[in-house]
Amino acid sequence: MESVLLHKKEGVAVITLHRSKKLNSFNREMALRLQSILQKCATDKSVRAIYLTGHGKGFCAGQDLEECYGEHALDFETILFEHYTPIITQIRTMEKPVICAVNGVAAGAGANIALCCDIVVAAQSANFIQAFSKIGLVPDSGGTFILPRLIGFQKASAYMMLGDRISAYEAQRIGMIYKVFSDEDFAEKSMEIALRLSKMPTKAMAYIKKALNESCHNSLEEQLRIEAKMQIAASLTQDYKEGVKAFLEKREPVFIGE
Ligand code: LHQ
Repeated sequence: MESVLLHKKEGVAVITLHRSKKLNSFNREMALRLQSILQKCATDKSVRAIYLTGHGKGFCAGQDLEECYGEHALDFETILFEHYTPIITQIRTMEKPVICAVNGVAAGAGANIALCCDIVVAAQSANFIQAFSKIGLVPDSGGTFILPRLIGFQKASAYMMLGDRISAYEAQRIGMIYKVFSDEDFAEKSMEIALRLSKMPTKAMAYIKKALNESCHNSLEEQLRIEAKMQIAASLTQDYKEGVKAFLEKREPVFIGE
């Protein structure tokens, strides 16, 4: 059985974490396989949006704890620098939108991989746990970067220190995720967003992502410069020409991602 599955649905690459007996927790093989799939998606021109989800009842329980305990444990440097850091970097720098469809529990690195995606939606029965402190660890996979930016310093600090479970509805209420769908509607509604994203002007998506990434550390002055740079780049795309033409002709635009 493959630990991560990839299939295409129109312009969407569907990536499914697939170690459901272990709640899709990451061992080395799975982390490296996800990296290789993300790399493939980044370079495949026919892929215009990525949909990341989990198989079975959970999204991802973070690190496979059996792999980092005992005589043959993998060392933390390897796990952090070769597994999670590249995955977070790939998702944040991917020049295409990544939607995470959190189908069930997302814990530890699993929660933070979900939260670093561009749009995060969850099934109503899903939940999020900053599980690290419960085993004497510290949030990784970009959690200390993204979570305070999403929900504020105070709540981020409480969730990280206490390791409480955050329901999907609470996550939506506090701005940690975009939307919750009922368990029955979840697969269809979340895929609808991915399909919509794949028909958007893909280069503009990449420029929006870059501008938002930069906004995390820029001054207003620097950010205005980045916006101008991204806007000028967007104005040179075929999709921009099509967008304006379609507006003036009072029809829906057909974006090709160029
Ligand atoms: C698991 C796991 C798991 C192995 C469920 N590993 N088997 C970075 C640097 C280096 C090292 C350490 O890690 C990191 C990053 C991190 O991600 S640290 C945080 C690691 N994750 C956790 O601490 C979460 C551990 N899991 C849980 O607390 C629970 O499983 C949650 C709350 C996620 C879900 O609870 P339940 O829905 O009750 O499911 P379960 O506990 O019954 O799990 C189902 C099976 O999956 C079970 O196996 P079994 O053979 O008994 O059916 C679990 O042992 C296994 N599993 N998480 N991380």
